[in-house]
Amino acid sequence: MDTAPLSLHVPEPAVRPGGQPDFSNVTIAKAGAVTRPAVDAEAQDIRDLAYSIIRVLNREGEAVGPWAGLLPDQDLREGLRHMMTLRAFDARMLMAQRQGKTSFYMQHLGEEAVSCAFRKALAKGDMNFPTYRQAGLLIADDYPMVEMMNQIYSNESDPLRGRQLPIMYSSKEHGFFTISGNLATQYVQAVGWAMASAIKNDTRIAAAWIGDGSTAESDFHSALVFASTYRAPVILNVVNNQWAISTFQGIARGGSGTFAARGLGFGIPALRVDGNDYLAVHAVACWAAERARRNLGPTLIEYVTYRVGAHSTSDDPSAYRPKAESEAWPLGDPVLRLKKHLILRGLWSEARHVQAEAEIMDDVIAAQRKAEEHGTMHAGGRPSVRDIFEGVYAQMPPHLRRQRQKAGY
Ligand SMILES: Cc1ncc(C[n+]2csc(CCOP(=O)(O)OP(=O)(O)O)c2C)c(N)n1
Ligand SMILES: [Mg+2]
Repeated sequence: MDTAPLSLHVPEPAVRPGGQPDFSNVTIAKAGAVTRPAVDAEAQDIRDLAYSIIRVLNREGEAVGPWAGLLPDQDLREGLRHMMTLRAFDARMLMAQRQGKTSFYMQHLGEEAVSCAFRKALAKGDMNFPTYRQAGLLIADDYPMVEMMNQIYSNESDPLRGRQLPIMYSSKEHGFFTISGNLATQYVQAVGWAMASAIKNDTRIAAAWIGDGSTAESDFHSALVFASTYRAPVILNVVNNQWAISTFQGIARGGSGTFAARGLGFGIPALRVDGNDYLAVHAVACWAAERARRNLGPTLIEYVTYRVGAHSTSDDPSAYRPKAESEAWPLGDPVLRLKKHLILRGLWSEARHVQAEAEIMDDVIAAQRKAEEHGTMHAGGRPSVRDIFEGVYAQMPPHLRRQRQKAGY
């Protein structure tokens, strides 16, 4: 038989630097168009929800459809403030990295709604297993910014004593499990934590976090098997921001079906939501949290969003995607969309927005000043070398004690 030589298919993004940004492949449902099923719906009865996009805020800024109307005015204003705070925090910490005050930083630009709105769907005692792109979980839970900055600066007041990469926060009290740099481990850990909660007949639920790129890790798939088999009380979040450093979501096979649809193969109800729509994110997260709390098992949620900034301070996206791509992103900016909604409702104004921006920036700068009194990467106080040895073993093994003594601590 005469056959042509074999070759591999290597997916390529639609456009590269210098090209015209093109998101014509992203099919956007009309706001309000997607149904809201009962929380005890079976995965096979709501398959459509894994292929559409649940949206509440329309182009005019109105909140429409069956997922609208869950949040009182005060909470909406607070949500806007949280997103604006995260954005201001990012801007200052990015600058601090450029000034050499920390070695590393990662921004949330364009993705603020995902973590800020999600946090409001959880209760005290629930546990998130976040990646580095969900600091909004802490901001929206009023974790002190000074503590976050102390961690970023690895200074003498760093709650983690310099043992973690900057931005890899940890706060048990705020339901924020220590960030692991090893992506997708969050999934197995969250499912395990949720299973333990159920085994102990507790009422607390867990949330797992992963990016589009990291779904290619086998931990993602193993976690889905356990979550599905044992109906663990867990929310399985996939943040599809289109990029994983320089590889586009197609390399994690994003072009085949959707990331949400991966849940269906495991019998897990799966929903796809507009990640730049604060109201939609919150409503879908509440739906999934209620399922988990009522012992109905896991839900997989894909947040469709766009990473507007660089992957991290070590990355330059102009090498692999068109500069103006974020402006062409069809789901807009989460801060501007909620702001528009609040103005339309008479709950906000352009003048108040400008004033709030200034006030928030003042708060962030005040927190930064306070943190810098405790030191930055190259100046002021830092944790003791002794701390390297602490906090791992209840009883320090002899070889570590010897090393500590050798180091003079
Ligand atoms: C297991 C593992 N492999 C590789 C890396 C290196 N790495 C850090 S971030 C990143 C990209 C992750 O992309 P994605 O999952 O889409 O998350 P995003 O940064 O877009 O939020 C990679 C490959 C890692 N941290 N962990
Ligand atoms: Mg990504």
